[in-house]
Amino acid sequence: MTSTRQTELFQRHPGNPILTVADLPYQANTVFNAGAARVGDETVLLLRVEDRSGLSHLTVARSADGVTRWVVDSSPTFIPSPETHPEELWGVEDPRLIFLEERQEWAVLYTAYSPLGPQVSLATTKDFKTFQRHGVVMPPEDKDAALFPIRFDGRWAMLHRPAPNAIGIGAHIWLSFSPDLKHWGDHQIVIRARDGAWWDARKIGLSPPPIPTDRGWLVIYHGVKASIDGGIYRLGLALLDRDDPTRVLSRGDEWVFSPTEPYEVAGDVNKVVFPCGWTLEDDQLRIYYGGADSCMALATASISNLLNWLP
Ligand code: BMA
Repeated sequence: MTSTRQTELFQRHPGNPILTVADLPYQANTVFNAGAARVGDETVLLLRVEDRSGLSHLTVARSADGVTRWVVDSSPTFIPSPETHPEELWGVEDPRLIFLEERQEWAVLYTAYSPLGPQVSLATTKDFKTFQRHGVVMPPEDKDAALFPIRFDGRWAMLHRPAPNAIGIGAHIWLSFSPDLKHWGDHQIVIRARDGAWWDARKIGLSPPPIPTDRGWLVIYHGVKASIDGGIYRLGLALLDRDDPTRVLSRGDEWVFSPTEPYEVAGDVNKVVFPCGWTLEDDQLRIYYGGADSCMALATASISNLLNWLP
């Protein structure tokens, strides 16, 4: 036990939850786990909306200040297309957005869910109105994927979380490379789940896309502590080398954000904080996270405080 009591690194927005299913112009069950982007002078959330059949689609919400007055598309923006993409039969979930400077478009990595299990699919968009599907990029079981915005030695890189269905292996964060965003290889584990009583034992996954800082790529990941009462989804930090993201420069031992508020503790899935997106203004990071698989909430942190906290 190395920690001394300190102020929390993340501050919750007092208006939380900032967006709920009541803000949708159509009926659904829940909104949560949105991807986030700053597009022009608006914050765009690509919301995961679970409808009342239990399946998820994605819907765009826009706000000038990223907190209030969300304008939500009047009907689902990105709906599963099982006729052309059978891997989406049970819905599309948990999008992560990254702007690819070189291509001048946004990449959306999302979970395509079907009887074969969750897998990672890629779409691209220039305007969050029309999307081009590029199909499955990682076979099942795999999820929690995001691209880096740049190439490394000519290759794109993707963090993702395969989950081999075998006792004892655990679910870890992997890194893979591609020359063209379609063919992926050179797969390697970059951050391992710990074991035993740890908060991030046996199952971890990337949360929002990696965050560029002057000290390297800041990774916010979730760890799941299993208990007889279900899992607790908490967040931890790691730092990857700026030029070689296979190198882990630092990783914190303790979690930095944990479900404590009523909208995080109780919902369709209790005790979950699950960010899929961030926006950044100078040193101020905003993470947009799903609370208890039921609503959208916002927390802020100073990037330099997060970096200084890391060992
Ligand atoms: C994970 C993902 C998330 C979800 C979380 C808690 O496996 O599927 O979409 O928020 O479980 O239910």
